[in-house]
Amino acid sequence: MKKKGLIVAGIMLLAAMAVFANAEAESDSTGDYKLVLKLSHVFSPAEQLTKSMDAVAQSILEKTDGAIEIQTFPQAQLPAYKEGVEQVVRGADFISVEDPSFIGDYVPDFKALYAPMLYRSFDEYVALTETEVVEQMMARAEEQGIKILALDYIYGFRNLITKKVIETPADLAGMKIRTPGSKSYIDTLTAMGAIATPLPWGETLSAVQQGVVDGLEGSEFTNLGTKVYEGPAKNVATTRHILGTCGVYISTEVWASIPEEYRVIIQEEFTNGATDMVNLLKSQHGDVVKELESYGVKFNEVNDAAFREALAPLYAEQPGMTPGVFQSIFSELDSMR
Ligand code: X3X
Repeated sequence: MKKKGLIVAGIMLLAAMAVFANAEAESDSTGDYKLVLKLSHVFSPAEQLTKSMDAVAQSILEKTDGAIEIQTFPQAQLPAYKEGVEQVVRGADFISVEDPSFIGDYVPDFKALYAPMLYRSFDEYVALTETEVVEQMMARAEEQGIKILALDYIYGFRNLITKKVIETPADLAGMKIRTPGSKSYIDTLTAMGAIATPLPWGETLSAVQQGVVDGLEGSEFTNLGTKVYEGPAKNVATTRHILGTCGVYISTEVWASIPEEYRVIIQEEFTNGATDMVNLLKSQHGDVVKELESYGVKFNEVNDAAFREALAPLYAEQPGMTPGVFQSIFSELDSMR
């Protein structure tokens, strides 16, 4: 009996030592753990997305006691757009901040999420990103090596910004309109009646100035933040054809290598950063419109029904999309209205 007691005591002692050793290892592993991540996006210093990314990075550095250092690179100083997402998929210590259409190359359902004229408000889109429909999309992105930390760094509804007044798709005939390089934008502006002309943002204002393109499309926050209004394209047709938003993407491998206690902080800060940015831009939009008008920008309404009719073919399921994905999105949105 005595021998049995000793064996039990020994087993309990070994178990306790194992737990202690493991805890020690974890604290050691987070104790001297350090990771530097490079964060890339295309926005300019004056735009809120840039300010929000800088604020989130600073907060993460402080809350992890310097363990997680996110170096932010605006204005496409590092690989951006499609190339930025490729860095994530390759497993680089890299965070790509781009709109979800660029994830569409890996998970086609994101092209449905970023389809034109879907949303009536920022809030609708944010609510949709919290549904199971989008959670399933995010899970498929992880299968492709992309961990999505946020999808709602919303920078405003994108409108047409042109030299001449646009009211109908017919007005866009023959007009070269600059877009970002993803297929979602090219298909959208083509369906609206324009000649979609993909260019990186860095070449856009000079292309408008030199007449290489007849206009562009973007939000009022982009218009003000990048001084589009200083150029010849002073007419804004309020198509609200796409809700401009950015997601935050990191490699699933890199994400899994970060200690859990830091992952919790990183996720929380990017989530809160998006909420803060959405609330700020909602409160600022009216004043931004007034400021643009003070610079000579003229806003006009459009034939909404004509543009919706022109865009209808884009709700057909594309190769690789989950059958019924558009119906799922429509029914979620209908349930909110
Ligand atoms: O992936 C991010 C978006 O596609 C960026 O849109 P773009 O290239 O029209 O840039 C918006 C500007 O606000 C950047 O300064």
